[in-house]
Amino acid sequence: MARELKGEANGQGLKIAVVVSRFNEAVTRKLLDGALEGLRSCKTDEGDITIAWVPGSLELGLTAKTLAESRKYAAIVCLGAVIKGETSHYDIVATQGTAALSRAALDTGVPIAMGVLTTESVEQAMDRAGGKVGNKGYDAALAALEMANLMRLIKEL
Ligand code: INI
Repeated sequence: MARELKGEANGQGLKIAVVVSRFNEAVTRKLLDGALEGLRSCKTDEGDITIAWVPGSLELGLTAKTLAESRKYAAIVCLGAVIKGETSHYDIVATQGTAALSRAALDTGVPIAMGVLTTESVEQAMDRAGGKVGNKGYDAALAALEMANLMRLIKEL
């Protein structure tokens, strides 16, 4: 019989950092509400949650990497909203910002969940920040817990 590994979305005993961007704060605060709801609903202790604010999504990567390197956190949840404007800045922030998160996770071995919206409009972003398409902050929080527990299972093999 094949061995199957699946991390549970259970936050008991896990320290989790949430990094949230102030840019488009009307959206990111809702993502943060969703992420905190997700962590609490999965039994993460309030005292085990650390929230760090950064100016924009481009700053999420370095902050997540620094938190990961501290070895204090089982996983990190990154929240941001990159909304298409009139210039190509959107593409730079969306591409570089999200690539930095993947790199930080691979470089440190600490799961970093990406709750960064990349949308065409504020309306699309709001839909995904607790509106009609759910809350991607909530989803990222659960992904972070699942990955933290999966990494633990793999290390115990
Ligand atoms: N940051 C965002 O989080 N979302 C955006 O839509 C955005 N746009 O479009 O400019 C944005 N820019 C700021 C960027 O993340 C940095 O904070 C800034 O460039 C300073 O390094």
